[in-house]
Amino acid sequence: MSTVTARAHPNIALIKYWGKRDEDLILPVAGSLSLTLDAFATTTTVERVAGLDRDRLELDGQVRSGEQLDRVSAFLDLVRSQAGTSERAVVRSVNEAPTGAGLASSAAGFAALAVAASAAYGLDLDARALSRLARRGSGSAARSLVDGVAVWHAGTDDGSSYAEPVPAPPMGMVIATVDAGPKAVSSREAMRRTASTSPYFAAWVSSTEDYLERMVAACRAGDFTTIGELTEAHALRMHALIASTEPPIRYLRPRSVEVFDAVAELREDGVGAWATADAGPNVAVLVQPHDAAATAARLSGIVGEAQVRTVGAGPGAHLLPEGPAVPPAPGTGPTG
Ligand code: 2P0
Repeated sequence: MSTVTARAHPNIALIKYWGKRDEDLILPVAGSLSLTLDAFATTTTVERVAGLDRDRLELDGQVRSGEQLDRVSAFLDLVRSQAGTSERAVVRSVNEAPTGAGLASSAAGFAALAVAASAAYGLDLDARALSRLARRGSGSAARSLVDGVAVWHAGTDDGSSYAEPVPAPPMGMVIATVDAGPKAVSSREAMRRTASTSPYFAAWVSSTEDYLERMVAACRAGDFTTIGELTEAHALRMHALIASTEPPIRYLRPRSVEVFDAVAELREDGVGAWATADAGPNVAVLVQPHDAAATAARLSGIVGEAQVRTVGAGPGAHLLPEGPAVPPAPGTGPTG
């Protein structure tokens, strides 16, 4: 089939990925573990078009060029080399994250693109091969192939670095948007700076391996308290590591710290809530479903109700049945 549509959701790591051992293959220095969400989906249509001299990218109804197009084209080249063709494509992608909420995700973007492009180019990839392919677009995308909780094995080469499911108790997240602006330093660049300048980097790698092992065991055992404790501690270790770079980087804002403090207070009141944050100021609070409402109410008091979203565990990236595809950008034909 030459036109294929896929859908994927972002994931939030409970054990974080921060640092690469191979920039080209996107092999991480350590494994990580995440929860795929049931919100903020990306839907992507890939249409092969004979005779195009370059790929075309439309994101949220706008034609994109430059770095965004180059990154998508380089990814399609990987697919084309496996498929043995040089035929170009039109990629149309829409993101359901509220504009400017800081929740658009390269993980969902490349997971959807991996599924749609591999099908459009006739590759028959199993779950592991799809996760490995998505990883080449963005490391965290390897995990968005998986339903619910995913462990991404660091691996030692392209074949051994992929994500797969881990059984886990029911859980969700209450997300507080603290600041919707773009981040000052991209996570890709910040990871590089961390590996090359932080004196704590080796300790980060060994402690992440240790935490990951304990986290996988806690998930399998259904031990939500340990899952929560490891989640918050590992996030704070990552932010401490990032703050130790030269020059330093700090993603958390005063309001983010306020949310972490409020979550600690919730725990004192008997609510099972633990906070985490990625390469930005927004805070995601891990809860079991019965504690979501109390947590959302507390966070609304800090960032405002409109900035709080409660989400659950969601599906891994998947093909959509033939039918509605992402429509062309206004004023453009399929081949522009
Ligand atoms: C994570 N992050 O585990 C960590 C925590 C951000 C903080 O994965 O360079 O966009 O494309 O492989 O996947 C963000 O990194 O980086 C990320 P690349 P990616 O979710």
